[in-house]
Amino acid sequence: MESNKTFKYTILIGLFVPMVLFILGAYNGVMQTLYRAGVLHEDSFGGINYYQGLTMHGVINAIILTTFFAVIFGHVTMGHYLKKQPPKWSYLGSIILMVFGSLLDVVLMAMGRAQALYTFYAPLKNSPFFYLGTSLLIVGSWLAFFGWIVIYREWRQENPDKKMPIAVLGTFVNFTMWFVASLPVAYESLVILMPWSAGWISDINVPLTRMLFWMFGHPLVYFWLLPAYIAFYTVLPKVSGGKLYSGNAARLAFLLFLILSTPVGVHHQFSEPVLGQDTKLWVTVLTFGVSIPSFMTAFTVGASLEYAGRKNGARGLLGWMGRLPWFLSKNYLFGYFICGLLLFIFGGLSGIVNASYSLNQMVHNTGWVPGHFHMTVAGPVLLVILGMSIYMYSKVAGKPIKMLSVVTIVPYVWMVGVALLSHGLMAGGLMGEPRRTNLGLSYTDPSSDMFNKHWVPTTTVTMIGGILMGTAALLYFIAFFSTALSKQTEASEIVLPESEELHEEKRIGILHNMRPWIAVSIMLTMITYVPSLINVFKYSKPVENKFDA
Ligand code: HAS
Ligand code: CU
Repeated sequence: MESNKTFKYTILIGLFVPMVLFILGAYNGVMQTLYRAGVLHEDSFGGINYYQGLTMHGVINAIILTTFFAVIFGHVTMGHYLKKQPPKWSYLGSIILMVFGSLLDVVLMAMGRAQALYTFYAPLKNSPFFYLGTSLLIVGSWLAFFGWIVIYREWRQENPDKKMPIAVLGTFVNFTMWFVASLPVAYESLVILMPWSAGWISDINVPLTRMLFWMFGHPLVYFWLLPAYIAFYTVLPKVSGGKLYSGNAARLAFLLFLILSTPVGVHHQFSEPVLGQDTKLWVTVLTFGVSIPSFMTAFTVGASLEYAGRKNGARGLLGWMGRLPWFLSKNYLFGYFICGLLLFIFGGLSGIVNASYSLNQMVHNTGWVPGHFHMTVAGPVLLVILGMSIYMYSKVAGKPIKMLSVVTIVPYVWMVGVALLSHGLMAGGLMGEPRRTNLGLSYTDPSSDMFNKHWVPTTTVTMIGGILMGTAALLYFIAFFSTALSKQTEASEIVLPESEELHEEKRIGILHNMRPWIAVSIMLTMITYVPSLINVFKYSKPVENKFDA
């Protein structure tokens, strides 16, 4: 495929800009751990207060970086598999809106005008422009998606008999889910929160904004995850020297995400007084259901790794684990993937604890929850983002990777950091350590009335993990920017490592047609959200926020 220069620059900008912002996001993450351990006072550096820093950390890392990556990885996936590039209105419109929206958000957060955390529901209030900025970022990502639909249709006409490549199916599933999920948050942001924060209306229905946010907030986490899954199914088998164990299992896993991702947002609201117990129980069951495609992934990806290990000469039951390309700079991507997968075993299992309605009462709003999500979003999601970003940048820019041995070691350091950080948060959480609270100064100071001796070791372990993660991030930044700012010496190309499938499998019609899956998804979403909405309007109403400054 002959890609034009503007398209390639779009890809490079889409990798470079969020990586620069991620410096700020990662910095604020490390600072959280120092504040919580009581080692530093909040606003020690640059006057960034606890909630401002936490908001920057969440919005930049979990919303901006992830959305940019999903879009750019999508462009490269389409380029590689369909040998086409999206129309100009799509990729150019998309990058302009995304960059503008993100910079607007970052400026507002830096000015202290947006401190309502990345879960931006009422009663916390941001500048109206924050909601605008976030909406532009989201609409920008839609434009890329619409462009892919256009080129996929062309490809389909030219290749009527070919199977839809798994990576393309995964990308379409992800963006369909994302598009549907962003409708409630667009309504929440533009129709409810923006006029309220601009002062045009004074009353706000808090549980309604919370419900609309989580209708988006849960599919959001799978929007982060699915690009990583695409990489595990279609890139990892190749880089570990094997093949994908089953293409049909991979397709089914993606389609199950399509039906089960949207209706489960209520599992973030098990403590929400206005929602009914019947809905909460139903959502527990659905959430166990949405774990199935991940268990399937563990099996399929595990089997692909075992195949690779045996092909590399392994013997015995577990010998394959030793024959994978650990620490091998030629296959540096392997480290990013395997460290992500290992963390995700524990990230996933802790998610199932969260989803169990009664157990949730124990862990909700404690350190356990950030412990859980750092082993998911800072595990497989971020590690795939880091590995694939430097890979794609180097290929598309035609610049060989600098400091390859550092790039190879980063994921292992990061993994140990996340494991310690999450362990500290979860152990503390089980002993009642709250999340989203700047507890350092009062709770870890023996002279304070609020001192709690159990949280001293847990916040300390969390801090050591945070410092290790910060070290890994710093090493990565040095390597990424040295690569990005070096001179081009190779041909520029839009390519991905592509895994073959192990078995010649039958083409199963239902795995190639998204429509029935979308219909089931809408049905399950209605079953969950119609009763939830009725309850919200029955038990809550818009009120004025008396505490508003
Ligand atoms: Fe979660 C809260 C339930 C997955 C992210 N989650 C959060 C929050 C975030 C988040 C950010 O039900 C906090 C939101 C906030 O700020 O309040 N989560 C789940 C469940 C899953 C799950 C059931 N979460 C994720 C993923 C995330 C993410 C993925 C980001 C990417 N989560 C919850 C619940 C809450 C929650 C409640 C609300 C808690 C509360 O009270 O506030 C499942 O999807 C997990 C399924 C995963 C598995 C693991 C499969 C393992 C694999 C690895 C295999 C390894 C191999 C390697 C093959 C079953 C695939 C082998 C190789 C060798 C060499 C051995
Ligand atoms: Cu969730």
